[in-house]
Amino acid sequence: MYTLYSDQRSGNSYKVRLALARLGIPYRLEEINILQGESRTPEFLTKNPNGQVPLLEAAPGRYISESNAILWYLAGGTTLAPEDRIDRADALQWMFFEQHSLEPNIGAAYFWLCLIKGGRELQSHALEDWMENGYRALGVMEMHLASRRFFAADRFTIADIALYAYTHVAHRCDFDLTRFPAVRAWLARVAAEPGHVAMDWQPEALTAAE
Ligand SMILES: N[C@@H](CCC(=O)N[C@@H](CS)C(=O)NCC(=O)O)C(=O)O
Repeated sequence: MYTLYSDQRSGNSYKVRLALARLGIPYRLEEINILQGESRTPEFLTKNPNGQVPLLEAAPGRYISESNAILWYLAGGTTLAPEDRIDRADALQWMFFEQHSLEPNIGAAYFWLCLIKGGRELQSHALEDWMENGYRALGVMEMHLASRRFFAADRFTIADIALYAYTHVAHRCDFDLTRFPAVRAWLARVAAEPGHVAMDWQPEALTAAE
């Protein structure tokens, strides 16, 4: 059985929990409190020298880090991971966009405004950039979704899972989504997908069944 090292509040970890739930894959969840430095202990660093979650133990002693790499691993061979070359490149394009343009802005704003007490004051110098660049990313998504239901391959894929994680909490960290009707409609479509779980959901039944 897989072991997922995850922090419940982390959007990157949520992507993996979402994919596992959608695919109906049982797993053991190890909660790592990143705010208490649990991803930086010597023991954790032997598993992921980069000191971050999510981290999947895919086989005994075989660890995969980077949320989007984990998504590709888990979804391989399913409809969530497009195999057609151009569809696959589209999915990858949006997943790189997510890591480069969305997560560093909306993810950072979410972390500091929602999870860290006093974070707004501590990061006041960075907030303006995160907002500007986050809105820019939302604008790109809005344009794409104006004429499409999902990001790649004309269907729900891991590109949607990757982009959903931080977009669905953007309103909690000051982003006004009323300006992005196509993004809001897409958020609702993703939430209505079979097997969808919320960010605070934990696989209690699965872990209890071990
Ligand atoms: N690019 C990585 C980013 C992972 C990441 O930023 N993880 C954060 C939580 S969302 C973390 O573990 N932070 C704790 C730390 O860096 O010590 C991914 O997509 O998985």
